[in-house]
Amino acid sequence: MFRSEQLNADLIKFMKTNKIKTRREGSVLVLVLWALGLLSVFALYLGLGARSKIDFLSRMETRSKTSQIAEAGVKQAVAAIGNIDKKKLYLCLNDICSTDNQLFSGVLFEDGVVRIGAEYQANDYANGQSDEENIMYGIFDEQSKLNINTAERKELLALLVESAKIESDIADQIASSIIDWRDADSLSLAKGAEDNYYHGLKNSYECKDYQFESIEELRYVKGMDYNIFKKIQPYITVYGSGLVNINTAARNVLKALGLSDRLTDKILIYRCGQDEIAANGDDAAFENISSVVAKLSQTEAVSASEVAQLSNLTASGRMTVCSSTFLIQSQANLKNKQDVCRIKCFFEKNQDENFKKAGFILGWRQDYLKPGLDDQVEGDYGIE
Ligand SMILES: [Ca+2]
Ligand SMILES: [Ca+2]
Repeated sequence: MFRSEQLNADLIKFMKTNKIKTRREGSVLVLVLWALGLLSVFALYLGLGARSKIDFLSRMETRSKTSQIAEAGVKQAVAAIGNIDKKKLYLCLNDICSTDNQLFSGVLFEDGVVRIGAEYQANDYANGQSDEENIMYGIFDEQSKLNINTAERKELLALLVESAKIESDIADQIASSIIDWRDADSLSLAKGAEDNYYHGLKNSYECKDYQFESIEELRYVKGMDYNIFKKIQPYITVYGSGLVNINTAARNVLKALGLSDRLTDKILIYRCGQDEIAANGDDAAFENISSVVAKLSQTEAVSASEVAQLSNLTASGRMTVCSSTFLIQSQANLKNKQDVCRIKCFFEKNQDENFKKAGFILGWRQDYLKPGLDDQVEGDYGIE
């Protein structure tokens, strides 16, 4: 072999060896990059998992603290119920709530604040007021409302027409269906609904044929929808004896009981006192049922027809001047946090002077509200 040929052969051999070496190094580099990539994804996965766990724990801690503050608010309201004079035989709005109640309008705790009260429409309790929502601080009287377990069809119908502004025929269908839902039989009223209707639904169920345990149960009743429910919600209850307190009932409830517009106005005017504002110091109250006509006559003339309306209501045994069943709505949030814990506690006041406890809890509902969206309750079982 010539020298030049030998050189070429050596060069080719050198190049082949180097090419194999480069390929091996390239493969190792790719493997390292893959490993690094996988490790990065794994680290990211672990990081996200840890982050979500930290978020979850932080959320749980916020919920725990806000619920403790909301519960403290309930205890404060229970104490106030215990302080209502047991010897007093009547109860008016001023005894339990007001628009500027210092005790309930924003009680500060170390970590947050609690408010006890709820929205209301000013014209529900006073004449000449707007229907804009305001805040009433304090305790609400469940006996100011219509009990959907005892109310008659015509009362439910009137409340639906007045509050939800729906046509009488539609209101009658809902009112009749409410009666059918709670009565024991399976005989449908003319515009009502029993098993034969509910069995025919896409997602069928039984008619309950038993009393309502919560007002939210109305979601299952034929004809009821979310908008109608929201409108009547402030005026209905499942608690109490079914007697309505004429000192605390809202305009729509008094009208649902069969009182005329004019007579209802007269009752609200009397209750508000000189300043024409409800739930404050100069309010007047009916101390017993038999004195209602005489008291009303102090401010305005009461016609024979109005006397008859009040007599009928008294005779039907639907009216009272006192209350023992209340709603405590306590809403708490932590400082610098918008998450709200809302407790609705239904409370029966003890009437026995010798009994030390203020009373007992009838119902309890606890919700966590999303910031700025009071109606959208997490885990809400409400209508829709
Ligand atoms: Ca039935
Ligand atoms: Ca007043």
